[in-house]
Amino acid sequence: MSKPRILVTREIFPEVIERLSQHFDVESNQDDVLWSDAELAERLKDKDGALTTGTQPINTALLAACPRLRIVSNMTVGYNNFDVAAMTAAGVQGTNTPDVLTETTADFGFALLMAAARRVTESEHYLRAGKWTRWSYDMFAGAEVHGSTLGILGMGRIGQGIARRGAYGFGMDVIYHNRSRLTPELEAECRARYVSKEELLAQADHLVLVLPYTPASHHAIGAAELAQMKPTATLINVARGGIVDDAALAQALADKRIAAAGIDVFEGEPSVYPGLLQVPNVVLTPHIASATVKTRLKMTQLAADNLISYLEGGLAITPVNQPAARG
Ligand code: 8YV
Repeated sequence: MSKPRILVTREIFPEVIERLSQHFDVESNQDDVLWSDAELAERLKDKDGALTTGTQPINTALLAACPRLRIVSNMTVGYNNFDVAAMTAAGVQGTNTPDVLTETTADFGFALLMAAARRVTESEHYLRAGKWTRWSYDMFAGAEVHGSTLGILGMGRIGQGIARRGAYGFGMDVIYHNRSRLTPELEAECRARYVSKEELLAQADHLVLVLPYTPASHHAIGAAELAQMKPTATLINVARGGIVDDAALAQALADKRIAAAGIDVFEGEPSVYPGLLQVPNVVLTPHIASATVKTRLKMTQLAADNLISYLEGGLAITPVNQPAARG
């Protein structure tokens, strides 16, 4: 019997390609060429499965062009590239990589929070430019982190990791807003208090966004929301571009309507809204919150395990939908 055929859409760890090759006929993009949607459809049309990095849309048009396709395995926790309803109707299993990146991403959320609040990159640029000639009492004076109020919008696993870091590590008063409240046990464990979105915006000294990107969360933080924040506040986004209106954020930072921001994800990335590149009070990173060697390997391995488990045994390990049988 011939092996199932899979497509790996981007360069990944060679050892995972090696492992996949023991189970499947693998076509992989180890040269890391950026494929258009049409080229992806062409390569995927005779495949049973795909391992993807969450950037290319898996939609009705692609599914129609790929009649053999049974599973798309994202090596990401977010799966806003999936049209889940279309995949379910077409009988295609979607999977993601939750849990393995939770603590690493929460670490990075905190790294951005610290860097933005304490003006780390801004002051480093100043030093590197040779501008540091003497001490001054208010040079790069930033916002306090310990003992301040940490606001979290989106209280899933990563949000809870950020809450624990703030409460236990920095003695912060943690407030959060989410579609649904945590159980009292989880709230107690995270030392987090549920508030309305309005209270969250008004009270947070540092506001961290960790919610999934959906039509409902598009521009959840725009000009109106930024206007409700404290002028001394910091905004951190390690969730998805599109949750923040980047143009409104750039304007708010330029006008000092909020003090600083730390942004890892952008609407239309890898393009970055030019206004954000102009303002000094924002720390910008290229979508690397989960990027440690150990975690990226775990994500890739889980994505591979999902393909193996589903195509060989019919069961996904971390499914995001329950597809109808593929007709
Ligand atoms: C990924 C992420 O590295 O898991 C996610 O949802 O955003 C990151 O961890 C990134 O999406 C890869 O494309």
